This record gives sequence, structure tokens and C-alpha cells, in this order.
Amino acid sequence: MVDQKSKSVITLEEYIIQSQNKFPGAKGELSQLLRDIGLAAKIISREVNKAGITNILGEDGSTNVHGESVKKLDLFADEQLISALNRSEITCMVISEENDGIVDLDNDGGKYIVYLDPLDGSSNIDVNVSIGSIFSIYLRKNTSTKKLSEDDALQPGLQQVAAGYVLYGSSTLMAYTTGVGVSLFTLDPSIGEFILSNDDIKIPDYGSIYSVNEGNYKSWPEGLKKYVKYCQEVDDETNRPYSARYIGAMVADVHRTLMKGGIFIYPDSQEYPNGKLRLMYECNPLSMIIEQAGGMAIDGNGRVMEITPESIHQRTPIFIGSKQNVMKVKEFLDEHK
Ligand code: AHM
Ligand code: MG
Repeated sequence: MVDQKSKSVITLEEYIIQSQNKFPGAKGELSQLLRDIGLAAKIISREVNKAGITNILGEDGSTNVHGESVKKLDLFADEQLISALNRSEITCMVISEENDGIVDLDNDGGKYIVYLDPLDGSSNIDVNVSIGSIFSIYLRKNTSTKKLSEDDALQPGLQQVAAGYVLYGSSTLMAYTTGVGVSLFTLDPSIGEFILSNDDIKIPDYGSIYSVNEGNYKSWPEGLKKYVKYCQEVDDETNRPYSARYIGAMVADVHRTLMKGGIFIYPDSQEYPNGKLRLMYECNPLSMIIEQAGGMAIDGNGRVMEITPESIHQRTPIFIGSKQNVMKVKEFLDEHK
């Protein structure tokens, strides 16, 4: 933890350097990588905030009011993040929701692999609701082989060396973990800097908010149907009925869960037998954040981060949030297997 008494305002850059100084011998590469992501986040945030004005919402190749051709915001975010990661030559490969295969950055000495969901919740863009960017960082497995392959990147979430997200909401914030707690920064647009707001954020052990797309109720597993009915029952002792909240952008729903407690669920269903959300660039990084904050993330059976991945875009069901809430839903799922 950084000594906050010595300084009232700490920027993301200062915080990363101070944190790195606690590990003598650290080469500063991961720190650089996090700073690069911070820079891309500021650029994306700027574009998100003027999306309506510049008509950036248009399809690829369309023309904005200034007669300039515009890109969809999710492709813009993808490009910004990849080019920021390419600056310092420490990332060898990127895997992104926007690209079918791996993106080889041609940095032969680069030892990091970065997974990205450049703009999560993109269906929210058109209606001015929160969206975010998610990242997950691994060390390259086979440094001896020159040619990069998906196999280098297929590692369980437990191997993540860092993970985090940027949320473009009523303000822009960035949360990340390197495996020693979760730090949260808020972007001050007047000075263009992320400012430390909390350097060891913890999720409440129990919360009374549940978050799931109830429109899919009919195709849910029986245990989940029963759990959601349980959430809606009246019981003063457990603060039920819970409130239902669903933004439709995982990063925003999970951020609220981190701050307020409760549970976010995207289950397996008849429509999506493996769930809808992506293991490598949605579920693993957000699971690492929530676990580092003291919460839990399971796929209905075991820990999300223990899943051995078989493909870079694979999906998984997820039940994530406050410990007591996740343990409760697991009881229901087990009972109705
Ligand atoms: P996206 O990354 O293409 O935006 O899709 C993933 C999003 C998640 O952010 C969100 O939790 C989920 O899809 C919402 O799905 P649904 O509309 O089925 O509830
Ligand atoms: Mg997404």
C-alpha cells in the first residue's frame, strides 16, 4: 500500500512507480504496460464523451458532420489499446474481442500477453449508458519458440499477473490488481490524470442487489430460477427482497457489485449452453478483481480462474460478487443439478 498521508493527490503514474519501488529488482515492464493502458484509456474516454457530437456512432466508413470518415467506437478503442501496448515493445501478443485470431505485435523480446475487451457493453453506446474496457495480462509461456501461437496464451486465469478495467460512466475510472489488492483511480478531466481514490478496495461480504438478465428466465437452469425467487422473497433478517439492477455491460454491473455488494450472474442456458460471456477477456479479469477485493467468482461448479482454457474466445457461465451471495446461489445450483 502507498503512504497516502505524505501526499493528498496521487496520480496513476506516481502510484505505479511507488508500487514498483517496493519490489527491488523489478524492471518496471509491467508498470510501463499499465501506464500504456492508462494512456489509451484517457484517449478512449475522450472519444466516448464526445461520441454523440462527432457522430462517431456511425458504421465503418460513414461520414461525420465535419465530412471526416468515422470508425465505430469499439474498433477505435481496439486500435488505441493495441497501439498503446505496442509503444514499449514489452507485449508480444494481444488477443481481443475485436480480432478472430491472435495479434502478433512483432516484439520478439516482449514477454507479456494481453487480452482485451476494448469496449464492453457496446450495445449501450447508442443510448449513452456506461461502457468499459477490460484487460488481462499474462506472461508468455514458451519464450524459447520464436513463432507465437494461441497455445502461448491459453493459460488459466490464476496465471494472470495483472487485470483490470476502465469504466466510462458518470466519471471515468480505472481499477486494477497485480495480485496484491485492488486499486481504484478516477479520471480528473480538468488535468487529464487518473487520481487514486482507493488503494485497497474491498467488496462487502454480503449485498442485497442481484443482477441478471431476467428476460432469459425460461431457459435458465432450475437452481437459478429458484435462487432468483429466493432473492425476491421477503425476509427482514437477510434484507430481502433484494433490488434488481442490470445495466447490460458486464464491466459496469460488476463495478457496481464491487462497490455495493451483491451478485452478478450470466448463467448457462438453453440458448447459451456455455453462457454468453467470454472467459479470457471478460470473466477471468473481473474474477481476479473481485477475488482480490475479497469476493468470489464461480462458473456454477468451481472457480472461474481455475478453468483450463481450450480456445481464446471461449465462453463460460459466471456467478460473481459478494462471498455470501455466491455461496448461496451455489447451494441452489447444487440442490437442483
Ligand atoms: P459485448 O462485449 O459485445 O458488449 O457483449 C457482452 C455484454 C456484457 O457486457 C453484458 O453483461 C452482456 O453482454 C449482456 O448480455 P444480454 O444482453 O444478453 O443480457
Ligand atoms: Mg464484452
